[in-house]
Parts: sequence; structure tokens; C-alpha cells
Amino acid sequence: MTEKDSRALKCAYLPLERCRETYNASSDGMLGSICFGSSGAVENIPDQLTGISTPALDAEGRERAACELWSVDGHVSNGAKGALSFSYNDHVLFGQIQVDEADFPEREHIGKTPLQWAAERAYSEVFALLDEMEFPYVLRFWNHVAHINVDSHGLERYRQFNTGRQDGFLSAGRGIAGAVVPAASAVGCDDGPLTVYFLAGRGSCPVAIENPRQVSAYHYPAVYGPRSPTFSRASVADIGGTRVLFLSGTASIAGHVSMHVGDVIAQVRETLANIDAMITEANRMVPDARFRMDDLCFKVYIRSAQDVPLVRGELERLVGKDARMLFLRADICRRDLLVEIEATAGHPMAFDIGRDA
Ligand code: 3EB
Repeated sequence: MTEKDSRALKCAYLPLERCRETYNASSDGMLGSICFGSSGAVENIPDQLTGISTPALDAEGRERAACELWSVDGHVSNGAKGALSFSYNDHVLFGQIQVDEADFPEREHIGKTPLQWAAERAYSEVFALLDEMEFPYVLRFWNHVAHINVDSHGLERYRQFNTGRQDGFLSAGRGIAGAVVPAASAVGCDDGPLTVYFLAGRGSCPVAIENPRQVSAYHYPAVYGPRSPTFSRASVADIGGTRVLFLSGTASIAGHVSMHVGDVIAQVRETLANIDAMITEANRMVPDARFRMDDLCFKVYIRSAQDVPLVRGELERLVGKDARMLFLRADICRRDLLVEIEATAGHPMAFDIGRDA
């Protein structure tokens, strides 16, 4: 294995302006690029970027536009299939799909809501692509759902999404519980289409990690909706010889119960305790893995922009002053949660989101 191969997958979190430069300089190995900004900001971004109306936030909680870039050393191939676009090399495939619910008027007679249809369609298309391209293993899914906590058709929209997502898994013949379920996050955006983006691999199934402090999400009881969410707590993937940790969105949940309702600082502490437990579990499950809290690069979803200074301060206290964290303003999928944190580790990371950029 050459040094180059062993560093196959790279990530960058950059301000939008820096992202344009990076894109032009190194577009050859670019797998995919997501831009997080206000709905006004994401209307005016270059074509190569996927815009999501989930604004990034500076250290004072002001909205700004930032990008998440996934790339590899060397050449990638690009493709499109229906609403999906994707890029890949021999080891890894990045894809994204945006589905407009307006294209799925309600099928009242079979009782599927537009969002449920959109989610089912998005997941069916993703799995059909992965079968065709022979990338059998999803390493990580990211989902953004507009108005995620709003009720419509008698059900909260996150719960509608869960039903459609699970039907997408089932219709593709994919398992909906246990070690075959990918890591994921599902949070809000201000408006616009349902966005699903993902990384997939071939060669070996990622190791799925569950959290000993939490009930597996795919076993949540029915009080959280008619279908359980289909995600694992984390995954460890082998990508061209490199071990990469993908921590799913993690919140202040113990067992299956939301903890510290109304107290954002206590929610941050509970969330970090969950992340700590998953790092321990990942290192137990994967021989020779030595992931550490201070290796992680964090994405912090925060319901209220005014909580940024408090949450940032607490995370710096718990993880360290140099902790890399991108803050995004998003509704969390349970109304009683104020913050959700995801992270990755094990791959090179270009992090240029300044404290007061
Ligand atoms: C939780 O632990 C908080 O539906 O894909 C975290 C990660 C959460 C992923 C998803 C939801 C999802 O239940 C919410």
C-alpha cells in the first residue's frame, strides 16, 4: 500500500470563498461539495455545489456560508442518474440527491404523504445506483428535511421521513436493523427539497457501532413514530487501507429518552458522554483502532443561533481549545433537543472555519 493509497479520503470544512479556490485548484479529485447557507445564499452558488438551506454560524452565531468537501488523491469519475449525481474512484463513491416534495402529490388512497414518497424515492434511487455501480456498502448518510418538526397529515414530518426512508431500505432488500444499517444524521433545513448525500464503499462492510448508553435507534419504541429511524450510531470503514470513523448525529438521549430538556449546556455534556462511549465502543469493536476524542472533527447542529457562544465554550472546555467544530443552525429531529453533534476521524482534514471568521 503506498502512502497515497493509505490516505485515500479527505475532507475539508471551508468558508464558501475558500471553497471556490479549492475547487478550481484541485477539482480533479473532488468527490462532492455541500454548501451550507441561508436560503438566499445557497440560491447563488456555483453549479458544482449542492446547496442546503442550513446556515453555518460564526462564533457569535451570525449566519455565513460554509462548505463540506470530500475528495481523494488522484482522478475521479463522475456520473448522473435521474436526480442523483455522483463521483467515485476504485474505493469510494460520493453521491447526492435532492427531491422536491411538490413532485409527489399526496396519494391519499394509499396513505403516503409527499415527504414520505420523496424519502422513499430518494433512498430507492440511491440503492439502485449502488447496486448498479457495485458499491454495496453505505458508509454514511446525511439527510436534511425542511420544517422537520412541523406536523402535517397528522404526523410530524421527521416521522413521515422515517417511514419513507425505511420503505426505501425495504424495497431495495436492505436490512433495517443490526450491523448492516449505516451511520446517519437527519436534521432540518429552512426550506427547499429533501437532500440526501452519502459516501459508499466496496470491499468490506463497515463495522457498525452501537452506543451502550442508548437503545439502538432502529429499536426505538413506537412513541417516537410508527417506524423506527434506520441508522446505526457510528461506523468504522476501511477505505483503501485507511480506517475512518463516522459518528452519526448524537444527542442528549439516554436509553431512548431525551435528557435535560431546556438546558443546552447539560445537553452538550450528555451528548459528549455518548460520543465518548461510542469512541470506546469503536476501539473495542475494531482491532487496533485507537480513535480519541481530540482526533475528531465535529459538526454541531444547534437549534438556536444565540446558543453558539455557550455551546462552543462548553465544547472547548470538554474537548480542548483547538477542537475543530463547524456550527450549523438546524432544527433537531426531536422538539425537545437543542443540539446534536456528529464527527469524523481517521482521514486528513482541512479545517479553516475560524473562531471569528
Ligand atoms: C437520536 O439519537 C437523535 O434519523 O438518521 C441522530 C442521528 C438522530 C440520525 C436519523 C436521527 C438520525 O435519535 C436523532
